Amino acid sequence: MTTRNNQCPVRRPVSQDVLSLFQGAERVLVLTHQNPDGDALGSASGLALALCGQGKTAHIYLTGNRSDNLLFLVENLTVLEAVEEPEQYDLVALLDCHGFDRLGPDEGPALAALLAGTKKTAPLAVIDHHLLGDRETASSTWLWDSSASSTGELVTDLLSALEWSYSKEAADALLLAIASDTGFFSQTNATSGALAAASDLVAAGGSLEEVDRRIRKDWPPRRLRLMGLVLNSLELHFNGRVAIMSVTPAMLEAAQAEMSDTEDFVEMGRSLAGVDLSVLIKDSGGGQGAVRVGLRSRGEVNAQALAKSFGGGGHRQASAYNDPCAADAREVKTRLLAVVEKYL
Ligand SMILES: [Mn+2]
Repeated sequence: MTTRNNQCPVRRPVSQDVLSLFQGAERVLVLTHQNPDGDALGSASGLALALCGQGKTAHIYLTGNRSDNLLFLVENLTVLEAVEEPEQYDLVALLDCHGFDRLGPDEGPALAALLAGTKKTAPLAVIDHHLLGDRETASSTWLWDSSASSTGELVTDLLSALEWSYSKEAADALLLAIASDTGFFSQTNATSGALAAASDLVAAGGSLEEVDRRIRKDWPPRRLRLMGLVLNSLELHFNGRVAIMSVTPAMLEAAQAEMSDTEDFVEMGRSLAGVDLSVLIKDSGGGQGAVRVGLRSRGEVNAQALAKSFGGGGHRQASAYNDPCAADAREVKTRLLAVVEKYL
């Protein structure tokens, strides 16, 4: 992101290669990572709606779990149960990740093989802001910037560079994407670029009030029941700098809730004065390697480095991992507490 007069943010440039792909495509398959979060589903929805607005066809294919409160994002779009006749697509867009493996250990490679096995393989456009692991096929075209707050910001920049107008519905989806990945514009990644994109989206009819309601104020009672139980599990360590909460199968049962009801619970720990690292351990009873750990940090604490030490990833202030050597919440906590001080 460059600036004019140190004030007016100039939109991120998008390469002609990327623009040409989207200008030329008529039938686009939109993919994102497994268990899509707000940025994944919001950016996929925003892009698909904008494509439809141009008279093109866009199909979305999702893998893993979908959060009930985000499903409104795709209710007016075609969401495929399975990818069929892959030769019908003249472009595949991969959003908020840059490898098919992120669509799931089995489903991702199977889909990659299906798409590559057609007579005329569609080009792949990758739109992502995650730090690079192994690059996807050499034939892919990239709109990638790890300094972008979100994939929603990148898609907004793409639409701006394409000079495509888009609906309020698309603007809301993209606003939701950016809001999701920036802690509702409160983290260090809420940059002038993120706000410039959000400004465009509000100008196009997007509503932060509606996005706030959708992702933070539209929950079923079971979420609050579960929140009470999870708050009761709060422990503070290292002079109050590390907050740890756990979700266990017993809590889910008692609250008649699901793991998807824990969205953003990790923020409760980060809201405490003095906490630099908030940890939410999500154990749904899957056993060894299946316990998910969400991390949120403040200031200089690098949650990404901690997640990486357990094989996970994400961003500096928001990341996650599964500890392959721990079988339940208690083991995850013990192993985390053994190393966490190094990252404080
Ligand atoms: Mn993202």
